[in-house]
Amino acid sequence: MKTKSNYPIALAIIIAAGLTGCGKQSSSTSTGDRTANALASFVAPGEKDEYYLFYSGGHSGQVFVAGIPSMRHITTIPVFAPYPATGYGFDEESKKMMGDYTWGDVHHPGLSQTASKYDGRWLFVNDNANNRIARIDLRDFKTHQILGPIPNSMGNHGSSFITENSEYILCASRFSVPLPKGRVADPKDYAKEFNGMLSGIKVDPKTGEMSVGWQILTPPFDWDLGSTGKGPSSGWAFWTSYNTEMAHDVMEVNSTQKDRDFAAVVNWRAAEQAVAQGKAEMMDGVPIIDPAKVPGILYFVPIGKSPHGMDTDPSGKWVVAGGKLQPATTVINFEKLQTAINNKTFDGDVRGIPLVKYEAVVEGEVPVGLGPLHTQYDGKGFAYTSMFIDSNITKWKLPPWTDEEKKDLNKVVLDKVPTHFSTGHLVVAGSDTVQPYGKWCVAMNKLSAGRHINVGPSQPESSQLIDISGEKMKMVAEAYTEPEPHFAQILKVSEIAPVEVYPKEENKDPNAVWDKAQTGVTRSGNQVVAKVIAIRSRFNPDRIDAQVGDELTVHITNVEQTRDMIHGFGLLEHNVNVVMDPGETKTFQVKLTKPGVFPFYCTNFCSALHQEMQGYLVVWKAGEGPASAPAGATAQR
Ligand code: RUQ
Ligand code: CUA
Repeated sequence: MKTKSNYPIALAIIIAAGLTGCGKQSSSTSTGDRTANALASFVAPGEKDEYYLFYSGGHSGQVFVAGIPSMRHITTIPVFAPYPATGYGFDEESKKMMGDYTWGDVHHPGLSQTASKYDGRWLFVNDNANNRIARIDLRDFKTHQILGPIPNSMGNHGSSFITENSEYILCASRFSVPLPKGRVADPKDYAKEFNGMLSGIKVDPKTGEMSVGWQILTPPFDWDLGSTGKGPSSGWAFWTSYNTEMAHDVMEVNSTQKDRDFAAVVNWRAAEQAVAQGKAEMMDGVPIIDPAKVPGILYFVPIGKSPHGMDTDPSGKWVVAGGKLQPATTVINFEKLQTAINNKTFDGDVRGIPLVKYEAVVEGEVPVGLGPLHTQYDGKGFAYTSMFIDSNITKWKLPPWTDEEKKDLNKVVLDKVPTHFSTGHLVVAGSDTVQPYGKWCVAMNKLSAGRHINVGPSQPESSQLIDISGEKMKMVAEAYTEPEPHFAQILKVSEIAPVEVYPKEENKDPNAVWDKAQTGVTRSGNQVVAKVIAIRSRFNPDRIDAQVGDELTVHITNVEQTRDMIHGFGLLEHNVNVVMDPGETKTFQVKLTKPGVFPFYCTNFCSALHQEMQGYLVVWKAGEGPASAPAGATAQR
């Protein structure tokens, strides 16, 4: 962002006035400092942000896009839920993608990578609720594929973790169930009858098309968060788990009995190879590896009680696990881990899976405070951990540590900035790449606790922007969103160039029409097909005749080739609203069940005569009206 010299003074006055009026200040920073810090997030009217913030919309089923540093919400990308604003979930193609579901629970967006750097092609997001993964294309910021429900997998929470060259999206099941899905067993027999699963979702390197590659069967632990390796840990992936107690009820008590749960350490390249060598067995159409029978694929490492995030640093050497019920993060040294695996430094096994000796792989437990969840990195040797219970972001120094620091790891804890409140995820720009941008960190807080204007009991989530470029962290801005951001990704705006218009020559829809002569309404039996053009400020044709009992299919092409010239097609009393971007063709189908004259109109304000952009669907009684013309006849006007 370029800072504009004229605006900061006015803004400073506004902010200072606002702050003195608000009374309670929970930050330790003085009003003057807060005002100065806030200027760092100011993007003047007409200026643009430097970064995209893609944050998951949780159970809204959407992805929100904001700008950094302004934190302004710029757009919403609907993924698993219908969104009338863009017509998503109303046209046939997006309806088909969404399948039987009208919601999803988006948790962890993952940008596609090449050589462990963002390549600006796709954004993958997982659906915790219905076991799916979706691909958003960054060329047009739209959802292009939803894969799932993934077989043999229940609760796709521990994803979307992208491998170094986007070969796979790795996923872990949150819930265990009897497998294959559809088999029923008594939850009392949980330990014996239930299983968890790790999945490798293959990504076509050219198109991004996803397919289920292979799966690894696991004991019925609840897999939690994870990350993929890079550099020395290339080809590996890591997840934490909870409920290694294998409890099935009163989970709050029964799943928190042991002092340590297990992290899964997975050699995904070995898994891929084992499948190629025929070492997998098929279940529900997917090759499944039983790691107790195929060694070298899965290992367990004990980790402090009920851990959560497990994040690999940019060098690929350090893997840090948070411990929800521990006052420390655990730093695992990947090189030591590899040595321990090679030398078989194990503490026996768990159901045939080697349990790596904790002391052999842990570099240290850093006393970051209470409730550490997730850790991010700036690429300069510092780690930032979100503290759910303490409500802050804690900055600390990654190894290598001096002897003095090793003796007292309190010495590597460098700074804390209060957050408001109960931070879940945090994201540092580019943290999961080999070359983080650093500079910005966004804390995604679970509770906003009324720091905003009162909107009743349904409180928004809050996100806070923290400047991490200096020695001390600075809180610079606060923003609110609908429920509910979990993880996010930050991408430099200059790294992508999305289209603003779909070029006509790229429209391969066989039902696209580009001039008036190609438009019209045809009938075959009770199938009525309308091909319609939308252009400022008219639908052509602007009348469609049909009868009760007809199946009406409407293909509408927005023939505009101008930026921002978007048209919608809202049909009254038929629950239809499709929206066509410039150069796009959309199709909807509706069964006509009631006679009458139903107006349709353009729902997206497009021009001075937008209001006039309307027409009629005339639904005659069965056997009546001009639409009773013989099959193939054209009722074009
Ligand atoms: S989880 S607050 Cu769904 Cu990402 Cu950690
Ligand atoms: Cu077209 Cu409004």
